Amino acid sequence: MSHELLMIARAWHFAAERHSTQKRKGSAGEPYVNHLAEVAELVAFATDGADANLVAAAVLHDAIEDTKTSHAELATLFNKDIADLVAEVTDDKGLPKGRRKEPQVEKASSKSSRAKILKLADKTSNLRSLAKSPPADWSETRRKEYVAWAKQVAEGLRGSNDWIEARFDEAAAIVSRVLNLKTNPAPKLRRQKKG
Ligand SMILES: [Mn+2]
Repeated sequence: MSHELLMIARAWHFAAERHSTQKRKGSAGEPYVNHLAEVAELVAFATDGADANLVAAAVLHDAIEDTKTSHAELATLFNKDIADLVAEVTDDKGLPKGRRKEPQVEKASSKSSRAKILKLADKTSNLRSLAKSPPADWSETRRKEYVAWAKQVAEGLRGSNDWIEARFDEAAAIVSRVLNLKTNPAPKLRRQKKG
């Protein structure tokens, strides 16, 4: 299916151009495209390489939300299925940034099963980033609130793909451990006296 390879190559070039000046929020300031690469790989493995449109949508998943890209443009340059998938994982841009978290929790369970896989991959990548390279200006409280919110969203996204759920759960366990270790160091174990 070489047309699918061509489409995915075009999606990478398009996303790299559109996100070219953006960096991740983490203290390491990774290029934004690293996040797109991680999400696309997760989606490709979750679907055993059988859903090229979903992989392309993963590459493009933040284009409408974070760059000057429209649904119509994606539908024309790629196809309507890809554009619809990206739109399905895009927050309502009519809402101010601070009001976009609650709707994600409310709407998660009504997403299509393919959008659920993509959103879980996105949340997995975000939690991995928070563990590896947290934003320097996020307090411990804000980091913990983010993890709690991501877990809430993920509850509504379950039931479509066991593999991606397991990756999300791993990432959530790791970031929770990292955050808890920093604020509540494990008490030192006392050596038990013999006898
Ligand atoms: Mn994303």
